[in-house]
Amino acid sequence: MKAEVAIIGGGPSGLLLSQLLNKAGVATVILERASREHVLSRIRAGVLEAGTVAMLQEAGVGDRMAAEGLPHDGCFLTDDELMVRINFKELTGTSVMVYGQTEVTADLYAAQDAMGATIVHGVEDVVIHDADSSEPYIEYSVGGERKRLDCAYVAGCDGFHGVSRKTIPEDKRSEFERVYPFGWLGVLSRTRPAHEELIYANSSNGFALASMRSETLSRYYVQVPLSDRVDEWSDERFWTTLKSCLPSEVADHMETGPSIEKSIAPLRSFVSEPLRWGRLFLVGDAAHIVPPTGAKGLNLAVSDVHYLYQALIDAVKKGDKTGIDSYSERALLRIWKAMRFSWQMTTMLHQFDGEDSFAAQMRKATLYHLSQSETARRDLAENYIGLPF
Ligand code: FAS
Ligand code: PHB
Repeated sequence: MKAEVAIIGGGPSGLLLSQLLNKAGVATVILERASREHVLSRIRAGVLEAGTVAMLQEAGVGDRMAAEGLPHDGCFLTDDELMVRINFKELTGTSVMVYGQTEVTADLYAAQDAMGATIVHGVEDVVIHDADSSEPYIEYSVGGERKRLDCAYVAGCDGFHGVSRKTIPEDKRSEFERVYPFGWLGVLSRTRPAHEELIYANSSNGFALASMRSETLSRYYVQVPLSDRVDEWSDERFWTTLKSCLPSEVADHMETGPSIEKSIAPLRSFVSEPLRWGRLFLVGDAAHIVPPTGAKGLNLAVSDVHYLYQALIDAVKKGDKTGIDSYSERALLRIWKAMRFSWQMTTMLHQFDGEDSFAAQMRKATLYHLSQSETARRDLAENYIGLPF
């Protein structure tokens, strides 16, 4: 089989890249390890930056998002009873879109099917060969048969645990990491959201996030020790803990109900440089991971696609390599800014094991400063709605 661009990974970054390349007449093949059902069963990001909304519209997958997504003009950061509203619209002129990654992925799969794009599910033992040559190729197994895919370029969109990043020789890679000493226990429930806007809660009982997927589907998170297991958390324990972190004016009136999904995700900050090795380009979680506190993970994956897709079109269609030669440097500039913001939001809102009382006072002072300073709120808003591409 041949493709102009081979894409490893059929998550949001691989699908969006394929959609934009196919629209420009560049032939792709996506190799995805999981079944489509498994990919579409994942509950992940919930907030789309304005730039992500624009990219999805450009890719021709904006209709359902426009009809079912929830534009949000602001969010709250709280410190026990103190509620600070960050008014994105007033401070930046822009809003964000609350629309689940699961829906984005489903819309992209539907668009790819409509376009007749080639997506191979259930692949195993993917090996990227000769990425640093002019004729890279991929070997993989599917249905018990070993296959070969010849291509001009390879996009590594296979997430943190994929093969792409590890294809780059270790001595050519620089990795930067911060693993946080806690995780997020997430719950999805068919309940009315606790508030019409998101609430990031810093409290004496730890961090919590009140989010949503629609007006009847809520998404909540509480900070948990890394040693915790999901089966240690009954719904009742979850709701009690969540309410203990939220301001009482919210907690006293919120609707609770049975969880329909419950999972624990670890938090880490991670970047691998460079994003390119020969004709292999890393995209999204294959190259970087952010703690979800800044709502940047999915949005950064889209940001990488923004920098790569036109560069690949120019290289394939015109032999112009300017874009692919500058991809890594350009994408990393924005990646590091989002990395910083996500780290800042995480350290500002979470209790760290063994921290002293001074650290707790610094969190309180930061939230109080936000409540008093429009400049501080504008800085947070500019980062949250998404810095320019
Ligand atoms: P993905 O990991 O989504 O997709 C990679 C794809 O490659 C997967 O489908 C995988 O099956 C496939 N793959 C892996 N190895 C392969 C191989 N060897 N061969 C072929 N295919 C292979 N971000 C937020 O903004 N907010 C959140 O709340 C949030 N919550 C998250 C919770 C969890 C548990 C996780 C893991 C991530 C969360 N994220 C969140 C980040 C997440 O949304 C990612 O940023 C986003 O999925 C990135 O998309 P991709 O780069 O496409 O990677
Ligand atoms: C979510 O709704 O899943 C969500 C929203 C904002 C975040 C993280 C997760 O920062």
